[in-house]
Amino acid sequence: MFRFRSIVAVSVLALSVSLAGSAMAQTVLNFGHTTAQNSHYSMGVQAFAKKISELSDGKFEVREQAAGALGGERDLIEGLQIGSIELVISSTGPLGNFAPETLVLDLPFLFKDYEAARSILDGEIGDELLAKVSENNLVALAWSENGFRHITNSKHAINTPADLQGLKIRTMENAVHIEAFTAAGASPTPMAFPEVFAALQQQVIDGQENPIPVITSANMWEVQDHLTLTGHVYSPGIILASPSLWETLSEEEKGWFEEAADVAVAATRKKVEEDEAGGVDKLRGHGMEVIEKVDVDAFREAVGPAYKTFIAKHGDDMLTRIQDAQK
Ligand code: EAX
Repeated sequence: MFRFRSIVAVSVLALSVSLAGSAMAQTVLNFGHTTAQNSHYSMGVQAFAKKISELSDGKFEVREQAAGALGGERDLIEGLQIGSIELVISSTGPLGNFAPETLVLDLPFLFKDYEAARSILDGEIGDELLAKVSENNLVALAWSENGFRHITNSKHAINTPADLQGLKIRTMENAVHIEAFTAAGASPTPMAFPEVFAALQQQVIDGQENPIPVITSANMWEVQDHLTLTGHVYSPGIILASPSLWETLSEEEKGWFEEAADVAVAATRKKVEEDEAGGVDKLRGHGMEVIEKVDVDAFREAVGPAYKTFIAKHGDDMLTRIQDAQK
């Protein structure tokens, strides 16, 4: 009887130690982004959460902070630098303010299609740019995806660059985009994404530009009537971690985060493809007028001055490499 009791006592003790050990050791990771729950970014965060929990046997628990719950993309990136948030998926919108080497990716009409963009970002050039980002008190884990950006507005159909004249178009907080829309004759208004819907509703701005996954997940048809499929820039996403989290991880754990980031990228790209396949019909179904036949060359010419300014400031090395890689 005594022997049985002591066995029970020991196993209860062992169990509570391990439970106490694992409970104590669980780390909560806030993962922020600006788009809606179940959007393309959200699918990535959810896939990351599942993978990192599996690999870490439940040690790492991801808490998704969607829809700008923790601020716009610039706030989120600053949060990583001060350690107030652990993980972020962001566009390159404000990233150039932290790592100017990435501004080349924001040049309009740089990438000819998704395949070209993905293969370049998944390759040597993409790795080099991730390394540059990681030199700026950030940990760049992987290039994800936002999509090709298009223009919406509430005033009139945009068929040619002339139709952009004087329109107050919200842009990301990005010097290259501001330059491009200024050159095309619009009046660009840089603004954090969480503020855009209300600003459109109150007609502080006339329009905005974003990929189909963002336009659909933000229900833009409620505040915008016209969509023009310019595809004027490929918008990458980037998965970032905070250095203060990173330095606490073992080499094995760092490998888990990189593996989970790759799984997240695949999930986001899959959602982008689904949104691209059905998004335009969905928007038309909600009453938006869609201009599909767009004179891309006219828009390419209209935003051309942005290249001159960029090259004057940053040179054309990386630009030429990206262009050559698509020949
Ligand atoms: O990254 O700010 C933007 O327009 C971005 O496309 C959005 O935050 C998703």
